[in-house]
Amino acid sequence: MSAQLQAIQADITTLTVDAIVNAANPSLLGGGGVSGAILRAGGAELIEACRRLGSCDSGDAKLTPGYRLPARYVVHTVGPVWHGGQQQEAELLASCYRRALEVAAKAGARSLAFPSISTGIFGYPFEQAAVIAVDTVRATLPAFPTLESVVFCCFSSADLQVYTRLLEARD
Ligand code: AR6
Repeated sequence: MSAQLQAIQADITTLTVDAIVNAANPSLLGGGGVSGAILRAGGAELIEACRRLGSCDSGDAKLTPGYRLPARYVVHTVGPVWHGGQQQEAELLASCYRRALEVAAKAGARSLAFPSISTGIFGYPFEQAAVIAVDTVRATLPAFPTLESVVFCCFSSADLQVYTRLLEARD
């Protein structure tokens, strides 16, 4: 059976799923955007676990427990900074989604929620990033049959409309 893919509008820190993805920076200790919200909600132990991980390369992903979050795990990934599209941004963004799925599946997660990686502070054009997110998750999921549900967690209703359209168009 193939995994269920859906888009919702929510604050990702409130989701009761096995794992949520954090759009972090290479130090894993960034303070803004979705990453600031996740670190605040996870509490001091999550921040300490990130500190212990050290750092993370762009396109890679690393796992911690969720601590005070409702999610059991956090998969920390580092998206590319948008420089206009000629600096491997698309490849690095796709790699974030692939690696996050791999790390979550390896931890035994059955449900996973993604924010829209790189589309805030890192400046990746939203629609282009959403196409990569949907296409990459679709293409990669068959390799991880234990993942039953993947949620694209959108922060605004405009963002949700983009994902909803892409998911419908590519069904
Ligand atoms: N739940 C879901 N989505 C959210 C939330 C939330 N609570 N808050 C923001 N978003 P960003 P980036 C959306 O800037 O572009 C951090 O400081 C937001 O609307 O959080 O990958 C890191 O440490 C946008 O669509 O991440 C890095 O330094 C998306 O999440 C840097 O920002 C990503 O926006 C990473 O930048």
